[in-house]
Amino acid sequence: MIRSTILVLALSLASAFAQAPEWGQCGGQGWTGPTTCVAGTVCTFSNDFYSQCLPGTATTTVAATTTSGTTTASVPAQTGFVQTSGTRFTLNGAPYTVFGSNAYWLPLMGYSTTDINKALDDIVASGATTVRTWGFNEATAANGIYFHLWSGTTATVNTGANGLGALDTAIAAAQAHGLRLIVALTNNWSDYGGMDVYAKQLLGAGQPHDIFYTNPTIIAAFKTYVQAVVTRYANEPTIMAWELANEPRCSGTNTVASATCTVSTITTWAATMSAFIKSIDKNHLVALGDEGFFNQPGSADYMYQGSAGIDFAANMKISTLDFGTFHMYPQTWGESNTVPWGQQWITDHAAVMNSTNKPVLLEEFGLTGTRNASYATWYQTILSTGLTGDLIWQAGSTGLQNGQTPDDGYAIYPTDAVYALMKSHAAALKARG
Ligand SMILES: *[C@@H]1O[C@H](CO)[C@@H](O)[C@H](O)[C@H]1NC(C)=O
Ligand SMILES: *[C@@H]1O[C@H](CO)[C@@H](O)[C@H](O)[C@H]1NC(C)=O
Ligand SMILES: CC(=O)N[C@H]1CO[C@H](CO)[C@@H](O)[C@@H]1O
Repeated sequence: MIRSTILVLALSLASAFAQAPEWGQCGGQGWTGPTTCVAGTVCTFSNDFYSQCLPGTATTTVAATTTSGTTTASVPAQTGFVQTSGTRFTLNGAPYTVFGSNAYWLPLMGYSTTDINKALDDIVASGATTVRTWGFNEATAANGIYFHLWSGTTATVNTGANGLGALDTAIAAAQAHGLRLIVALTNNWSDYGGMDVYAKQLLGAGQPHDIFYTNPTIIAAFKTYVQAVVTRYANEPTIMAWELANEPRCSGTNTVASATCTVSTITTWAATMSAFIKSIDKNHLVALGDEGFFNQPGSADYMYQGSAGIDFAANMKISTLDFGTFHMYPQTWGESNTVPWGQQWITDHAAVMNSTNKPVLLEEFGLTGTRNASYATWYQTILSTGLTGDLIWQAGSTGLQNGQTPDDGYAIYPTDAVYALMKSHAAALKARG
């Protein structure tokens, strides 16, 4: 979906208080702010770049800025990496149910830690185990929050508080809430930069969108960025999976496909990039992040034609992709019978899940307008077809210091009827296994 958002930047950079507040940062490489926490909280090591004041009482001193620090806070650290077993996910040998929401904005809006925690409280209360967010933010000017800053053909990873530090904060907050994250590494669309920024900076304006998947200079630059992010969090169990891109297609927001882009273009790229991540990170799952289009040339339905450049069934056979993903927006995709079309779409993906024996997630879906009954029907289809799990597009929270989280017409705030439905679906999905 279009993720256009007016980026209201209210950067809350670390201030020089003597003690960090509850949920505040208290350590990490490069951290120059407070290293002690207010009473009732303990500075807890999260990763080399981030320690946080979590509720609890320390029983021994925590060396918050070193990897050797021993944490004994009352909030247990998350352990174990999510893995796959057949068509399901597991964690520490037990079933792990993927249910939850998208919250791309988590590291990108300059929210205070208080606001991030409020948003995650609402997500947890919906029954969620898992949140999908963005691990990219391309920029050509050093304003606000940016992860990857381009100057001509040179790109620099921003590891500061307004760069990957903001992702560190989001990861630590998710960890404190017992949530796991799926993190996408670039965008098909122009929101937060995405693929076309690489092409324009490295090769000049006017490139076809799909040159991102084939040009060796672009592939090398993307690998450099991916390596920086993936190795930073290679030992971070809060991350469930990396996704190569959000909704890769042959064409982009304002950029067209070349005549040579076919489904095999993106399949080849997905195989190369997923193998690259596996070579530098043995811990995390990897997925494509695509919309799950089928490649059945001649089909009357665009979503089944292969025209966008995605062959879901072929991509499921890539050995270095651990699970499949698909999205579902029947209204904006021009489908008239939205509910039955969606039921068929879910069933068709569950069939490939079964035949390839890998998990498949409906990791984005949405309708605008009255939708409770439609979502209830789709949730039933997910349960009955055995589909692995699902994530709402998108989570919503109100009452933040910074107002409310973005609403593109799809957001589910806690007052929405769908929010109550999510809770019962989460319970049913967990019970089904
Ligand atoms: C997938 O396999 C499960 C378990 O055998 C079965 O219950 C379900 O109906 C299958 N789904 C589809 C769409 O074939
Ligand atoms: C939403 O759908 C569920 C399932 O059909 C139903 O039980 C519930 O009453 C609905 N809620 C509203 C507010 O329509
Ligand atoms: C929602 C969205 O970003 N839609 C894009 C989908 O893809 C076409 C090209 O395939 C773009 O033109 C749309 O803007």
